[in-house]
Amino acid sequence: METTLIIFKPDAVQRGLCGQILSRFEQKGLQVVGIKLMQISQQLAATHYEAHKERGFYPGLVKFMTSSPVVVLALRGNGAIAIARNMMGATFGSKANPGTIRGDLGVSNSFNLIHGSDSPEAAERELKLFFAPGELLNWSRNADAWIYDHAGGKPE
Ligand code: D4T
Repeated sequence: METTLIIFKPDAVQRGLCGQILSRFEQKGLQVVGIKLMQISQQLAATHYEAHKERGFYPGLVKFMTSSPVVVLALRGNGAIAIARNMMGATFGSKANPGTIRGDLGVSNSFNLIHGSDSPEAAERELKLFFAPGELLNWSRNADAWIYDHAGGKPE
């Protein structure tokens, strides 16, 4: 099972969209193994978006991400990283397809509601940045018996 780091960005929190975005992931069958409201520090934003340091949009991005609280989530499931990325849609709200979170809920290219890890390596790094050891819970979900087919001995 993969675990991915999701951030409901300041625009999602301020616009009161967290509940409906979380519902989409729950309805899909991804399991919440970590969740908290937090304010991202300058240092954490800089570390998280290190790869974009030289990009023109970087200062605005850091300002936006530190401007107001975010909700961070750890979501678990088979192929959770790609599933979440597909559900989020393209980076820019103006280009994201209908049916995706960004496509249905936003029009902005910089206020794009949500972040999701884009690879297993990124997920491992980002989960450690945003959650302390012990903040992620390995809990058994009764609904798993109906969310996955376990007939072959592992969830399919
Ligand atoms: P994140 O990382 O937030 O999940 O978004 P993406 O993976 O979909 O997109 P990204 O890393 O390329 O961009 C990170 C973040 O920067 C904002 N951004 C991006 C922006 O404001 N202007 C831009 O031109 C780009 C490319 C949006 C997402």
